[in-house]
Amino acid sequence: MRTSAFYYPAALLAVALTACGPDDFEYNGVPVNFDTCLGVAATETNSITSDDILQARWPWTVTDGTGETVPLHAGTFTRTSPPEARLTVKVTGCQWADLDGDGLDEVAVLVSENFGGSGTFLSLHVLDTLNGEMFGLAPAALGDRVFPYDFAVVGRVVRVGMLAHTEDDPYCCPSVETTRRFMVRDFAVVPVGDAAAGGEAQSTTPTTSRS
Ligand SMILES: [Ca+2]
Repeated sequence: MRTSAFYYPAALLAVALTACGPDDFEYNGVPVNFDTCLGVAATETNSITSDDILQARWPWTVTDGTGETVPLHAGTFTRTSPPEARLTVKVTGCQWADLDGDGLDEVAVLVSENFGGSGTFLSLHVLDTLNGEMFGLAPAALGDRVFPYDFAVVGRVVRVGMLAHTEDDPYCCPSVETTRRFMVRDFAVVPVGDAAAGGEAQSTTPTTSRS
């Protein structure tokens, strides 16, 4: 292919400059795109649609049957009163893929939560179906006021690239490019290093400082 002569050196140069892993995504200043959640219908291998996520009651699973659920509209819920019950939930990105190898797709979803204070907590959820009912696996926390710019699935691994904080960073302004990887196991979203002994490496360490 004529294009390969250009793209391969460019890709190799990018990897060399950023010192990232071979499949890491280079930080480009653009947050994970909400459009990744839109326009997905049911297929033979996927029973979870965009509306199932964005127009649903959240959290998608209440394990003890007593927790509060709130209605999402276009992937968002906001409550401003009473002040002590302020809550904002936002779905910020989605990736459909077969994460457990059963031939059917699950959906990995990034969600941010704010409880009225300054903290905005990002978490990674995976939604699956059982007997026709959608449910959520136990999510993984990603941090307070981190900035996700990369969200992808490679094989059965969910990759999240984000700016995280150094010890010196104010909460407003995370500065370290960090790539984290997760798999599903026992109805939970777990870091790759914990998911499979001898499995793929987990690069939770910062890859590049931007401070
Ligand atoms: Ca599956």
